[in-house]
Amino acid sequence: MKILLLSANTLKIPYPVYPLGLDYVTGALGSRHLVKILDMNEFSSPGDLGTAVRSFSPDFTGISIHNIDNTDTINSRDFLAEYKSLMFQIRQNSSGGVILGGSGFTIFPREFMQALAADYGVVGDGEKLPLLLDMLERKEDVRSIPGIITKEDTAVVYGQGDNEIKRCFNPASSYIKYYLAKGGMLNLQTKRGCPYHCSYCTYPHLEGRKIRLLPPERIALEARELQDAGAKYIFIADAAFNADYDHSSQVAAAFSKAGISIPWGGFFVPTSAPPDYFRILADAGLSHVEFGTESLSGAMLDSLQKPFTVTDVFAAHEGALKAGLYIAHYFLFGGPGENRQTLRETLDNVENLGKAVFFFFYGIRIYPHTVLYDIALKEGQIADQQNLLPPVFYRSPDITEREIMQAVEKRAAGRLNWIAGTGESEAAVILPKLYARGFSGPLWEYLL
Ligand code: B12
Ligand code: SF4
Repeated sequence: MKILLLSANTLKIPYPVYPLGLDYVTGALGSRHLVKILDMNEFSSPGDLGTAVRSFSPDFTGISIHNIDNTDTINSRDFLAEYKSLMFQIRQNSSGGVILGGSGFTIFPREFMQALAADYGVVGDGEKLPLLLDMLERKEDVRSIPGIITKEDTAVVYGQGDNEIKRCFNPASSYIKYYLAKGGMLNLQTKRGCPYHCSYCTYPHLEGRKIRLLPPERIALEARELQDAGAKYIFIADAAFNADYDHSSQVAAAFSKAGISIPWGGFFVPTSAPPDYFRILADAGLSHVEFGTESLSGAMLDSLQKPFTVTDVFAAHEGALKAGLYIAHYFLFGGPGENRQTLRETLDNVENLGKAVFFFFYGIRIYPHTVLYDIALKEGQIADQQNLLPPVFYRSPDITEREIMQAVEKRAAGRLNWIAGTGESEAAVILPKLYARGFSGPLWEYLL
């Protein structure tokens, strides 16, 4: 069959993100189908997409829905209208079926199926797509496959399956050039899954709670391919790179052995690390550590069910600082139990963290399949069966968003490394200019 895969993500904040998921879907499809990938970042108008779809004439078009919204309470934007216009172009120019997939889709499969009137959806791992296509070819009932949703379905049977995870990276594809020119960042995954239980987080639902490790040598070869293709920086797209200390250390060793000379970074959880962990990673090229810290109040860390204490955060920070790494901490204010005291405690502790960039967010996006969802429902902040595709944020009953914003802004006192929200409007002006001048990587270190 002819399969068109389309990356719908055109968000350029904090920078354009290479559509990694589609490399895995292509890897899973192998050579049994004729596969073409299109990336919406390459099209100047939806009309151009229509022409490309018509000329390929696919049997099925798979759309990757990565983002739902920008998850920013200050300047909230969702992308449903954009996706609807994409869908319109595809339907106008192809009589083939449409299959949805991707992380954004996996959070709200029924809502997206309905809003976009798609034919099928693949929830979770896209490696299930070949099985779906096989069964469609044989005209079998596809609803027996866990994680497949049809337009008639009202419930989803979740399940990751145990499909082989194999990436197909094509250095000759036209869309790679786009990412190389705009920051030079490519990405890879070293494992899937997160074993922790943070109350608001979708990642364990998206990737599973059981960690599925990929072989370090294979990942290092992949990193080498990205480097040889011209990448200037590699982002490790794991839920938390250090969720397995042994494996992440082995990946770093494999990077050194494979001659990875470009910098790399990823998300880390500030749990207690083995001695020298960050130095070993830094020696292998790790340059940027992004900690999902969320709070520096013990009570709030408990409330958010974070797997670390305030002391652990300081220890992880010191380890990374001593290793000479650039550090960012992300904070999420306004969760259950947040009040003036917990806010003050966090801000006081941030002052003592030392050299780092701090991103502060207010209000926590409520997603299904999370503990926060249950709390919000119980407190009446959301209604049963409410459609949460249009973003809804949890707000602590004990402190207003305005109070939080004012306290953070007062404390920031104009310091450039204290950033409220995504810094979207500033980033949208500054980053493209820096990338055009040849700067690469995430660049938040320039705020230090
Ligand atoms: C890493 C990451 C980032 C990194 C990306 C860095 C990089 N260079 O790669 C950074 C920090 C930059 C980032 C930024 C943002 N992110 Co982010 N990010 C992630 C994360 C953790 C992993 C994404 C990833 O690459 N996974 C690995 C790949 C292989 O998986 P995948 O893309 O999901 O693809 C698999 C399946 O989904 C499926 N699939 C994918 N496409 C298709 C298509 C078809 C047809 C099929 C059948 C299957 C299929 O198959 C693939 C293989 O199994 C996810 C959460 C998560 N655990 O998934 C959030 C996530 C995608 N991010 C999210 C958000 C909101 C954002 C931001 C908007 C935040 C902000 N305000 O700045 C920005 C947007 C950036 C942009 N320009 O798009 C949300 C999206 C949901 C939402 N509310 O919109 C997520 C889901 C996290 C969450 N809150 O739940 N992010
Ligand atoms: S450690 Fe990070 S990815 Fe894992 S559940 Fe907590 S917030 Fe989510």
